[in-house]
Amino acid sequence: MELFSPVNSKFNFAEMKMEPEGELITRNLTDMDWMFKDQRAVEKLKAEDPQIYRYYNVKIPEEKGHLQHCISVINPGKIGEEYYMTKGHFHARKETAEVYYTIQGRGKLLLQSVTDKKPEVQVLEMEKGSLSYVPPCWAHRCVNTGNEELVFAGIYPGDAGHIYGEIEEKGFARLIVEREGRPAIIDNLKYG
Ligand code: PAN
Ligand code: ZN
Repeated sequence: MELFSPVNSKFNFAEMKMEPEGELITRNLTDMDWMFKDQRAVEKLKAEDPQIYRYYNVKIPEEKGHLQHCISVINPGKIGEEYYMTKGHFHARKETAEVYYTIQGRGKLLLQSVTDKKPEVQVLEMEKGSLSYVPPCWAHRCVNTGNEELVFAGIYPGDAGHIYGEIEEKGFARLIVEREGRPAIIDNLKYG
């Protein structure tokens, strides 16, 4: 393995961005509009095309032994009754895990098992200070249920890789929506 130099990154809370920026990936509504339940609400917001989330990847070799790490920022907001969320994915190397550390805000981490059996769904709370473990073989999506940006760090093996296609097509079996002013976990009737 080639010697890689140690590197520091810092999240600037005054400007809500990472420094140095690294690789910045932004997801606006039109990058994921089909993933929201309420397509009428999507149509109304499409022209405005709000940013849903962004993440700052520190550039690390995609090799075994390294640790990829990034800071994600999910903006507060809803499409219809569904909160802003990440697309969600599972790792190409399914046996790789991930740790999330919540730095600011409040949300839910939606996890769905990726096995041959019927998927199991679990939800972990994300709040300032939460250290959440995504074990191997669980697809993961973060949802901002609060009224400020949800900011969290993700740390995972260098060679984990990402698979989006299946979730883009099928979604998760549950959705996180606002009901009577509070987050509720409901079945995704379109799942599958
Ligand atoms: C995270 C995610 C990040 C953005 O770093 O990549 O929060 O979510 P999506 O990748 O689902 O768009 C992670 O889980 N990396 O493996
Ligand atoms: Zn991941």
